[in-house]
Amino acid sequence: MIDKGIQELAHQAGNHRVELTVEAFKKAVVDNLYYVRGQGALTASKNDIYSALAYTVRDYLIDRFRKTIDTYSHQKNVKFVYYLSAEYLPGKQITQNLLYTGTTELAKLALAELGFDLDELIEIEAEPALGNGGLGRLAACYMDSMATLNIPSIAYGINYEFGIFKQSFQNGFQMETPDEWLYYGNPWEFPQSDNRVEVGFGGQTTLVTGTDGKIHVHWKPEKTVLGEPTHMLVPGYGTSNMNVLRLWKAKASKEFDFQLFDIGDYARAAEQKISSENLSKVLYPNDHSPQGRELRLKQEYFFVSCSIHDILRRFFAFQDNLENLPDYAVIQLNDTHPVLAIPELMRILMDEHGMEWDAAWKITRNMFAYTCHTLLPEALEKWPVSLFEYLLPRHLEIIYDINARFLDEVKSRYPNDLDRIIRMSLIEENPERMVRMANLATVGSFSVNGVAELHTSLLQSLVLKDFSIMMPEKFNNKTNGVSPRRFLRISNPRLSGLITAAVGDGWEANLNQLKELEQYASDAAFRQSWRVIKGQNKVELSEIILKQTGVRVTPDSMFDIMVKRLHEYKRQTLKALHIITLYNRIKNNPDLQITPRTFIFGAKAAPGYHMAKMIIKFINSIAEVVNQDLDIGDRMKVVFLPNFNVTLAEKIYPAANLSEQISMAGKEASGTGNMKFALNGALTVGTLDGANIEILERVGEGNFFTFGLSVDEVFDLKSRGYKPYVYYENQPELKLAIDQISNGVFSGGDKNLFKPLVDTFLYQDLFLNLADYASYVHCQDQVDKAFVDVEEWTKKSILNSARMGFFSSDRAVRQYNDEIWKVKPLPPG
Ligand code: F58
Repeated sequence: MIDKGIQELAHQAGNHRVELTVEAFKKAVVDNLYYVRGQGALTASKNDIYSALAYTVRDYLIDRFRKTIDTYSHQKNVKFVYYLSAEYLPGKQITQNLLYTGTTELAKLALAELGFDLDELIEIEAEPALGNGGLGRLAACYMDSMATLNIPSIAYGINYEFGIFKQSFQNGFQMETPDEWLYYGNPWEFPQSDNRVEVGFGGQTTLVTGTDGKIHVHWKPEKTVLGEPTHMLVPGYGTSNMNVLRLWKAKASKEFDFQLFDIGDYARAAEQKISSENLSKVLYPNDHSPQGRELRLKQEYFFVSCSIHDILRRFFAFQDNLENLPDYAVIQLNDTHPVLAIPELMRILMDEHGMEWDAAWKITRNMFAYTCHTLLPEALEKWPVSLFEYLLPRHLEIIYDINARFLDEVKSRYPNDLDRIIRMSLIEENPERMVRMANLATVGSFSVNGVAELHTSLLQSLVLKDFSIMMPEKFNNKTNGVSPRRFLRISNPRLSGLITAAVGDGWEANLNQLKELEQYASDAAFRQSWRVIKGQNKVELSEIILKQTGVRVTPDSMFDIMVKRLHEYKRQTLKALHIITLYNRIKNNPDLQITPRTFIFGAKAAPGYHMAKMIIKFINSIAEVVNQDLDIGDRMKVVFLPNFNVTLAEKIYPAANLSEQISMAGKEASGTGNMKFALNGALTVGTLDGANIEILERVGEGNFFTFGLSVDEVFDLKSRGYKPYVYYENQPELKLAIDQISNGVFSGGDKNLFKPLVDTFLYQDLFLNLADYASYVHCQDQVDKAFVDVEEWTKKSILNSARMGFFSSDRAVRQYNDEIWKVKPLPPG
């Protein structure tokens, strides 16, 4: 076998690259510095050294990757999971790749001998910021778990040149600057120019008679763009299995350029080239409100078309009968962003492979599974039919055909029920004709899942109710999970060490093992060690806070943290009202004994979401007033850390005492930050929303602070006609806080700055801040009391970590595989 021969030769020639000794590691770093970077000791920059290190670690990955590929080639009939997601937030690669290849210590020692500090070099790496928030990070946790569980899989996405913007604050306002994560290149990527795919846009469809005498539809696109894949290796933990993340980048198609060159229009050819390549330039920084821009639809179709072609290319390497495709491939759609994969597969099967509708539909419907990540109606993607007519005419025809057949079924199941047909149609008629992507995803998939129990049940009873009634068998729940490697082992090395000392090795890949920590909750010495570590993590975070914001905070205070995207439904505003209330209590009674707290925020607002940006300014303004007030002293500090991302998150979760999960019930699909905090021993103050409910069930009522209206109560209050003004009038502390905002207390006397916020509170308050205020403040008073009892609090903290086993992404992925994908895990070798 050629590949094996190459591997042997490679090992003979360069075996020092993958030997697990300090000497070999050192030699490999020097080798890579010299031969890959072309640098020597005198000329190398820090970045050169970092790159040489990254290449060295990559060599260990390559070795495993080749062995994994060998295993697949050997088996020939391996079924793969193809995970399609427009977003990925994997975090720094180097820390994970060092851990998974078992080279962290080697690297530390080898670099020290060469005169460098590993941690400093790790700092240099830019994280791939290819996502907005929870959805992108979940995709990264699932890649990690699929690789760890030896599940053959490829994750497909877009190689955005600019990821989510970098956030800074100017006078308390959010400023956005481009995130050029590829500025210094990406040492982890392997460009695969040989597997380019051509993607069409626009043009017309015509009927043609094929060589077989049958009539086919022929789509002649007006333009084509090339998709060039690059892949990054995704190692599994505790296995030598290696999966890949394959990202597509747009390249101008050559043929197209030449046409224009031929007629001598060089400048226009160049313009067209730039315009084609703009396709994958930038990630849309929205969350929960799709912008409906043409470029976004193009991005979605672009990466989906590339991925489907790639999946078929891989299928044809070993198989020839397309009817067997579902035996070799299952495609998980991460929300509706990749849902065009459904009509794209239909198009390829029918137009390019001459299949009849029924045969093509049977294959397609057996291949797709759809995960929904929201409950906000405005977050469900819809695209104008007119945009489809112009960009994707063939796909629109196919969608119409799917719809016609589907609505026939609906009619025969529910005769004379026009309203139901209007609701279930893939096309919305009024006010503008739109394609409803969630309906398309549901009709074209064999599985539809929500991401927490409450979310799935609300999907079934509200958002996709008609579908759930008609096809209940498709619906299932997969409560989210997070990677214990990324969010405990890598990010909290001190606590990981203590946990390993207590429960032994192996918990990183079997999080239920943490259960054994329960017995240590009653061990005073263990509690002391637990506290010391939390304290050390807080000191570390305090240093970051000082550096980033200039505010000196006290590590002894309670670290009360709210980090997540900024959205009104998440209610950063409710937290702000609580802070103002405490501030007023101290101002009214300067000798008040309260539990000192440091309030820490992190959140990016979508650049076009004005209210969210105002809330950032609002919190920064409160921080300014509170932090400078001498009456307040160390009893309260408020900080807003700029540019919350995975790297910063890894410093934040380990330092938290209190985790704020305070969305209005019925709005947060699941949340995953809630899991990361609790895993690191923070106690949660939370509403009965998303996965909070399941966390509460597992950690136990005594170890979790709940407050606020339940989903049923929210519906009830809204149906009775919610009047926030009444709550304002009847609660003096609340009234005082809102009056102060209104009177300019937090805006240097400017009564206009936060007027829209005040008006929202008093006359609209869609997310019931005022209705939940009393319950929230009362609950926080209980938190204050609980925190003073250091030993009890530590017990609760330990029990939180101990009972988080269920929330491992390994459990979630195993469930996806057992219940949806049904792929056989294949350990290499
Ligand atoms: C999030 N969605 C949910 N969407 O809000 C959160 O509850 C859940 O835990 C998480 O998914 C994982 O299931 C989310 O992050 C987005 O960021 C989309 C990006 C593209 C535009 C629309 C929102």
